[in-house]
Amino acid sequence: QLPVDAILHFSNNHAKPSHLHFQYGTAGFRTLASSLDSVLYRVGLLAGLRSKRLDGKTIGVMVTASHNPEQDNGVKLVDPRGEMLEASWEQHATLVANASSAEELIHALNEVVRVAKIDLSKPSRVVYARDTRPSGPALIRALEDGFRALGVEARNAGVTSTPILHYLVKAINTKGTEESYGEDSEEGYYRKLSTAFRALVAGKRKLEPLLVDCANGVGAQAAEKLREQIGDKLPLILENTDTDARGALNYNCGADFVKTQQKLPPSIAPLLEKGQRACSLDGDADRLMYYYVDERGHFRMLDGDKIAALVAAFIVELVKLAGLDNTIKVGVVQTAYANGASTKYLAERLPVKCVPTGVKHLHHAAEHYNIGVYFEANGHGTVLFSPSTQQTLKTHEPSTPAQSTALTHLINLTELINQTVGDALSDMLLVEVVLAHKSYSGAEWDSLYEDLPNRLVKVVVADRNAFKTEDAERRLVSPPRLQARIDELVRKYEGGRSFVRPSGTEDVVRVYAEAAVKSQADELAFRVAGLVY
Ligand code: NG1
Ligand code: ZN
Repeated sequence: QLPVDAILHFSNNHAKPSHLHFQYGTAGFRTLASSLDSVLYRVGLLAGLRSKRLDGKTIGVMVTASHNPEQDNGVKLVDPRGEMLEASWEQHATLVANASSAEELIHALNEVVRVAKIDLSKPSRVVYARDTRPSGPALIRALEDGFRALGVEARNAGVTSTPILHYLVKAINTKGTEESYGEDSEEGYYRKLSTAFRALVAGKRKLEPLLVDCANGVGAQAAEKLREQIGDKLPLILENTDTDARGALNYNCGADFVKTQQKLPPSIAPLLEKGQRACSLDGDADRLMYYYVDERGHFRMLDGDKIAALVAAFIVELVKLAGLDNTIKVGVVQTAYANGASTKYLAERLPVKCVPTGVKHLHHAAEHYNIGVYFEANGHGTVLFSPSTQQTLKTHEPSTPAQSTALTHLINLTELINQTVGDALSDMLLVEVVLAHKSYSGAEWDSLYEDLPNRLVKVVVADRNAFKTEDAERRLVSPPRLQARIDELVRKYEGGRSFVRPSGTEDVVRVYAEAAVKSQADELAFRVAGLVY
């Protein structure tokens, strides 16, 4: 039986605004923070149910709105292995969030208990955290009321990054087992990453200082702690670290600003010397964008696609050096937003798969390779080593010193990389390891391939649900005949590629276009947008 009285009691303080509809999408629930109180309370209840369903395994709850403006907030559930919430539960979450009254809420919860076959007598455990948003503490209190109502054993991880919360979830659930992911504490996370990093750069030259734009978010605190532990091989200069200044979070800085504006954050511009590497984190430190200013003073962006190219090529090389290229297959997963030049570069070297937008799709597809590298162009991504591959790496007997070294590097990479989810700080150390091993400057990394000029625009339409796609979102099946008209336009542009899809996080349709020259990419994007409108 559900503890109905307790649920009703706390519900009084967390009534749902009647005019709002909530949807658990690719980013969990995300909207204006001032609308989210009832959602947080109900997510507290739901997280408890999810844990009971999984026999008391620890579920994660992260309160953040990532790269979105400071006045927004959001909440996401994390499954026991540190991964995104299982898809079927997204509907349960949406159902529970939209119950119009306390009685309806009980009804919706009972429905979840029935459909998901939950044994309410099981224990429930949750670990939760928030980013630095000023709306965070009040929303956390609403979440905690949900835990209280259901009697959840809850652990507060405080203010931390999204990837650290994912790490904690996995570490807690694997504690004391053979697959132990690491110590279940923030310190354990810093120690794990920095130990692996120091081992990977041992004997390498000291790297040039790296400027890190922390987006005035939670990444600032994490980067500071990491900096203390990674040693002197990589000097980090931390900028935009003011987490207390109102309105500063993600404002004119951060990974999303860099990717969408395709320019330097104004606060970084005066600090950056020609050729010097810099990178931007987003507001919850799970996205990473690199960049530099070239000899002619031009801004050059090294996005998620460039990171994927750098990292995948390096791993393929190590696997070969270790003598394991017949046993371990490396593959890459991208979305339709990957720059066409990156796809070409990668596909000439290893298998590449395209999947629909959203980390869960990338993550699942990457699990099908022995080593799966996935990155969204916007800088969210990681590398997954399958359990059997990790076993192979541990047990393989190298026959030469060179094989042995490569093998050790691969094992250290499995420790350096946060395999639960994209992690800006782990990815940053990964990039720096590759640059150190290859003795690459930013410009040399950049020259792996030349990005095709591209343009992304949003179009506000009456009903974005009228847009249906196929082929990993690269083609429209509805509205009827629209795809044929897009194809006809694209044919007129040299190196042209364009696709249209409904956003999963905003009430818009996105249009992406590429062409051989910038003005043509812009023109193609606007002409396709004209067809959509
Ligand atoms: P939507 O709004 O579905 O395009 C955006 C990003 C995704 C992903 C999600 C989740 C683009 C074009 N889309 O999705 O890559 O990051 O947000 O945050 O960048
Ligand atoms: Zn983020």
